[in-house]
Amino acid sequence: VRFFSPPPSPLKNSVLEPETFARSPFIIGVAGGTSSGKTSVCRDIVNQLGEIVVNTQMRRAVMVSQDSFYRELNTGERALAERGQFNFDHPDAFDTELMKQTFMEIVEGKVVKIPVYDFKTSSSSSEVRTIESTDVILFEGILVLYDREMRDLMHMKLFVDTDSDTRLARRVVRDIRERGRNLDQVLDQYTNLVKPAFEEFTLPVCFWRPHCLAINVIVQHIRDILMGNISYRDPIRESHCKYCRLH
Ligand code: UZR
Ligand code: MG
Repeated sequence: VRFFSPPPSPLKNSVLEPETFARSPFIIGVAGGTSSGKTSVCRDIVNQLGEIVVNTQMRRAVMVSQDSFYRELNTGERALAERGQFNFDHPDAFDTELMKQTFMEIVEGKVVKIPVYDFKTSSSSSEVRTIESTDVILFEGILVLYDREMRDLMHMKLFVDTDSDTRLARRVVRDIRERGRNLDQVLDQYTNLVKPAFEEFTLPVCFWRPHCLAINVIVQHIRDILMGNISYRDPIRESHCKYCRLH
């Protein structure tokens, strides 16, 4: 997992009233290629954070997926999607305005409703999920760090750096088992759409000042921030990482 020291969000210090600031969660963006293990990294962090108690109150962390912000497709796009030719890995596949709007409201401490995406139909299901006040939000997805304004409102940015052969192997198994595809479709889509978009839009964010970190160091860092021991501007040290190929 690579970690980026974020520029502190200007929102944090200037625009918000003190009482809003108190309810504004610590926002962590978790990016990485398809099947890199973003969800597992988030789950590990949420589980380890689950033990934090500050002022006798349990601290809460919730996970939000960028899948929730896939936009509705028009008829032509839907036909392409059915043939596996719609580019779901491109930034334009997402409703970035809705995503930004939702996160601005989260930063303001508001309760928000987010769509629940259905991979079988490639559209939002009728369900919505309500995100109530929480201490930490982990926002995961292939392109969560793509948009500059989204990056600016995050307090920590992680990149799950898994070899592409490992990712492809996992993706083949997942798409066939869980998303009803066949091998030809999966490989075709991977070669023509998933891989080029990863290289163009997802990977470049990984080249700013990365450090390799273990989940426990990340969790300790968040814990220190929540407990008020350190500021989110303080630097973070490197340590062994079970997810990272560099160690
Ligand atoms: P992760 N995706 C679908 O397969 N179907 C959809 O309706 C929407 C998205 C895929 C998308 C992308 N690509 O590679 C992947 N395609 O979900 C991202 N094709 O999800 O980060 O969990 O791998
Ligand atoms: Mg996913």
